[in-house]
Amino acid sequence: MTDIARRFPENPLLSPKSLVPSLEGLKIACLLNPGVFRFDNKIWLLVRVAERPEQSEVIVSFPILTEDGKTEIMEIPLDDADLIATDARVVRYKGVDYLTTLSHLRLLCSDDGIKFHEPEGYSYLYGAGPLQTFGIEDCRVTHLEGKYYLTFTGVSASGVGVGMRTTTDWKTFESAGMILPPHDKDCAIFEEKINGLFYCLHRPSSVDIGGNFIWLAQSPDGVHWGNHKCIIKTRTGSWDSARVGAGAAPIKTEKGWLEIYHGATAEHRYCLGAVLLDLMDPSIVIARSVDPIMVPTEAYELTGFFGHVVFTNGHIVDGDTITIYYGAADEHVCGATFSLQEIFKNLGV
Ligand code: MAN
Repeated sequence: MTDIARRFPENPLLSPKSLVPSLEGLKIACLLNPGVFRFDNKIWLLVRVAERPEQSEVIVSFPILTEDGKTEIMEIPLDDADLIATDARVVRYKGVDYLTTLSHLRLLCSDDGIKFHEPEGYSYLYGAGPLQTFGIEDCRVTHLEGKYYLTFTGVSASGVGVGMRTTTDWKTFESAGMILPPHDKDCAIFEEKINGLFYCLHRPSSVDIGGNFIWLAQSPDGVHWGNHKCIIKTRTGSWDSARVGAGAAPIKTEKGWLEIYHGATAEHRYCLGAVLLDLMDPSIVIARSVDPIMVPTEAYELTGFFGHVVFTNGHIVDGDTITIYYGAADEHVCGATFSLQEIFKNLGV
């Protein structure tokens, strides 16, 4: 199947080897899923850096953070009967789930949107406290009324939830702690208030009844969320049959709020699609992609740390052109552009 994404010929733009590990003894396994924003006349990525020790043939080892921020390495013999290691991303040991890598976030910037470098004077963002001991991931960056809102996945043995920090200068951050409790992720705050309220998309998961659906919520302050509504569900037999989740902040267009979202099958193939939400009441879904707008097709999307994945949580918009930055096979950062008009055509609007 073809898609309507125009991939950068320079892809992958960034790979694990592009950066140095945060700590001796660790290796960057994946560089993926950047939040994207403009600041100081440059294009910035807040990229997820997933690390672990070099793996041996007999032991699985991965870092975790202590509650006061120290890195510890867990080591489990691969032949231990209490170990279940069938997914590259998670292991289960003695009934507890762990991630195989520990993620932090790093700032990169660029003048042309293609070549990125780590600027001096900016710190890495690490998980902090008891709810982020397995790291922080997949940050969305929303610029609203002069402030940047960072919403990311915070992972610990207590579960997977949405953490938030805010900044105006990218050097000092204020933490709002966990704003949406487990199981919840993929939180993207709208870049404008509607009728004086903040809005966000998020993806709680319901294990018994329900599923992995996209929800909409409102807030008076961006921290306390309520009036949750389930607006986008998975579709049986479709490319988004098992999981759907929001990408970056919705894009305001004359036809509605345009959201690029990811959809996955039970076999973990991740594609991208679009939805259009009503401008005044975003709980109203005007249109939704029947066919995906982007499908893993390139070698760097099909094979890697976790193959058959295109996943985005960051973009910049310039007229008709949406440039997305995306994680390919959970291992590299790539870029692609879409024409807004072509997305509208895909949506039938
Ligand atoms: C899933 C995947 C991983 C991620 C965990 C925790 O397993 O999205 O990449 O690390 O969830 O968020």
